[in-house]
Amino acid sequence: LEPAYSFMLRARLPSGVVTPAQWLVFDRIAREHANGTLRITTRQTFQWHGIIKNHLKPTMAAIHEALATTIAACGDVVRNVVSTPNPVESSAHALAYAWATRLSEELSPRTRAYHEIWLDGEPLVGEPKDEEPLYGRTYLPRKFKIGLAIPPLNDIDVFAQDLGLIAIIEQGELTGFNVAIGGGMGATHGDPSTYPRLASVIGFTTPDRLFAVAETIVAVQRDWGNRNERKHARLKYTLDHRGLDAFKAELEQRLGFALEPARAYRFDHNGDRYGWIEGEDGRWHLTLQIESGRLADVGEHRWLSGLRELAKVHDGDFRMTCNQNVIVANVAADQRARIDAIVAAHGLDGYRTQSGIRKHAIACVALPTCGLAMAESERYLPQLLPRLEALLEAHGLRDAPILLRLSGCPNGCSRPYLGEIALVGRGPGRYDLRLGADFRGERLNQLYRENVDEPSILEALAPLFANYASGRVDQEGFGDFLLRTGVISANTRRIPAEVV
Ligand code: SRM
Ligand code: SF4
Repeated sequence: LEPAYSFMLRARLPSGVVTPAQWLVFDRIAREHANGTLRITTRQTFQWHGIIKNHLKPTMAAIHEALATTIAACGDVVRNVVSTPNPVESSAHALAYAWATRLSEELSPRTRAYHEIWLDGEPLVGEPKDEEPLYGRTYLPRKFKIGLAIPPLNDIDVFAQDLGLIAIIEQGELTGFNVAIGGGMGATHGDPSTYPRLASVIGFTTPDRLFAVAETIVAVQRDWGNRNERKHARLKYTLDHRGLDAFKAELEQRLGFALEPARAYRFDHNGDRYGWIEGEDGRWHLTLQIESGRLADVGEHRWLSGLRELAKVHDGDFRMTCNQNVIVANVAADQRARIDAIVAAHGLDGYRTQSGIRKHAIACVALPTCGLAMAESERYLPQLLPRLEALLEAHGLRDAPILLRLSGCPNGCSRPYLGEIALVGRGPGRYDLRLGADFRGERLNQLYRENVDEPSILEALAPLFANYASGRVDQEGFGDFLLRTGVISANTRRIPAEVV
């Protein structure tokens, strides 16, 4: 006998694209091997929780048979590359998506050991097959995250990535990408040598050079990253310790060419757009809002069954978003009514009536499965939201689109430092209240109240909502209002203004 350990598995799904056939397999895995739920993550993929040890191997095999994998979904490697979840909106979007997929595939580890261990592949003993041209024998100092955004939507939070790529589309053509490096959210309470940081834009590259630029950035971080202190091993610390200019000079020296100056771009907002939108080719895409990305059948909201029914009839695909939502993508115009009927029958159409803050809330998993959690997050969101909604409604702010982000600890899996309002777990029932990010993912928020409980959080927010209701100018966001009125001060870690 041994303890009944259970595990979490995460798939790697570049840009969060899932076919209906894959969806049905993933749904079956959730019911047969996991805890009966599917969880969409803040990086556009699925997690399964509660897989007991002797179900691990069949689960991995089922994922593999669905032409997906768990390789590089975790670990000190280039992770699942995320990109704007609606690549079919135009042909330039489709091209950008193709680049994200290529980066994800070509920067993955080459190891065959995974196949030997989990998929009954040929034993590797004695064969020097397992060569890792990029990773070598010691892989990277730490995880490395890449994301690609297409302005004006920053729906992936491009400045939270180790390597953020901003697609530049000029006269309908994808001309290349601005390159931003050194983003990251994780921090440790009480240790000021750790901090969230927004990526710095260092230049522009044409598509034909993109792969070399990305691979070389990873290689410099591989060689320069701190391998002694794990807390300081992410690229953001390499940049701050060695200097951004020094890093860029090393990059360009290895590449043998210089990056071009960054090109102009503008983000309108982060977060998702809900409901139906039409793509350039006349096909339609429906974004549904899912609380914390948890697909379960609870009461009248039958997410797991509803999406299963959709997957049975849908001939397009599904796209996970970095805000834990799903897009039913590539729907022919004459199929929309059928999709709408399934959505309504399973109670998945909340996006039509939800408050602004509910539509834009993200919570990390936290308890009970996350071993690093200090406070509740996903399980707390449903309790907190009605209380915040009551406060907002009292001031006529029901529909104000406010970004709310909850994390059970300062690792920041919900990217809380980019929330207009954020709670970062300190201990049971206690959080740091942070305020004042913008709605474009370009400004970090700041600590407003440290280690407080819910009554103190609501008490702190009530007068701010009242002032916002009476004093906001035009469509001014809550975070921008707090900055303009001096509730928070100007943040020093901003994107260089000249390229925005
Ligand atoms: Fe995360 C560790 C969940 C996105 C920063 N994250 C974890 C672990 C695996 C806990 C652990 O190491 O034992 C969590 C599993 C909880 C569970 O029970 O499922 C976990 N992270 C998640 C997810 C599922 C949150 C969610 O609610 O959706 C996200 C999965 C993403 C994916 O599909 O790959 C998730 N994690 C993020 C993000 C957001 C992003 O990447 O856009 C961040 C902040 C960005 C960044 O990396 O800087 C993030 N997770 C961390 C960190 C802190 C890293 C750091 O540099 O300090 C840890 C802890 C660590 O790596 O040591 C961590
Ligand atoms: Fe766990 Fe902390 Fe990440 Fe939340 S932020 S999932 S508590 S590691």
